[in-house]
Amino acid sequence: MNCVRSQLHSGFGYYAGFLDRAAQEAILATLEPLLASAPFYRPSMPKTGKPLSVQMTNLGSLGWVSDQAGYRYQATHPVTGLPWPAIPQALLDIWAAVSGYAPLPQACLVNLYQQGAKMGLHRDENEEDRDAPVVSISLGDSAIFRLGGPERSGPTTSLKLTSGDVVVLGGSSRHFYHGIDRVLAGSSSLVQGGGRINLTMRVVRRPG
Ligand code: MD3
Ligand code: FE
Repeated sequence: MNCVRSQLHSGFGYYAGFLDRAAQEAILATLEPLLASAPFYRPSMPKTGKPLSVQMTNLGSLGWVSDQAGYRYQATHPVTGLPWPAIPQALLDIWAAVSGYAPLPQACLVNLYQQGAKMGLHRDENEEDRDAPVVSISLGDSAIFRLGGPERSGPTTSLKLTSGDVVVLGGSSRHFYHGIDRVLAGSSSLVQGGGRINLTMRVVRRPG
C-alpha cells in the first residue's frame, strides 16, 4: 500500500490519494458501459417527493433508492426496471484492501454531483448489517465533507475529499452523521463535463 491511513475517529480511516490519476481513469473507463446500462437518475425525497440535487445509480445485487414511498434497497433500477450491473472486480479489490471485512459488498451506490449538488447531514441506516464498514471512493471535483457524531446536534469537522481519496467508515463512525456541504466546481478534469462521482460500497444484508 503506497498510501498512509489516517485515523480521525475509531473506525474512520482516511486514505488521501489512494488512487493515482491512472487508476482513477481506469475505474472511470470501467464504469462507463455500466453507467450506460444503468443511467444516473434523480431520486426524490420520501413523503414530499422533492427531487434530490444528487443524481444516483447503483451497482451490485442491491441498490439504494429513494422515492416518495421511502428509502430502501432493491434489486432493480427504478427507471429501466433492469437488475443493477455487477460491482466490477477493481472496486471489490479496493474493498478487500481497505475494509478489513471479509464479506463482500452487495451494493455500490454511485452518486453524481453536478452544478450545486450537495447532500444534507444524515446517517446511513438502511443496511441490516450494522457491523460492516462502508468504503467510499471520490472521483472528480473535490468536495467539502462534514463528519459529525452519533447525534445530529453534536460538533462536526470538515474534510476536503479530493479525486482518488478513499474513506473507510467502520466502528462507531459507521453510524455518525455526515454530509457533503459543497463541491468545488472545476477543481478536477477527471469527469467529462465536470462534477464529482462518489462510489460507496456497502454490505446490506447480514452475511451467512
Ligand atoms: C460517514 N455519500 O451516499 S461518502 C451517501 O460523498 C453519502 O457522496 C457521501 O453519504 C458522498 O450516503 C459521503 C462517505 C461516507 C459514506 C458513508 C458514511 C461517509 C460516512 C457513513 C457513516 C459516516
Ligand atoms: Fe451517507
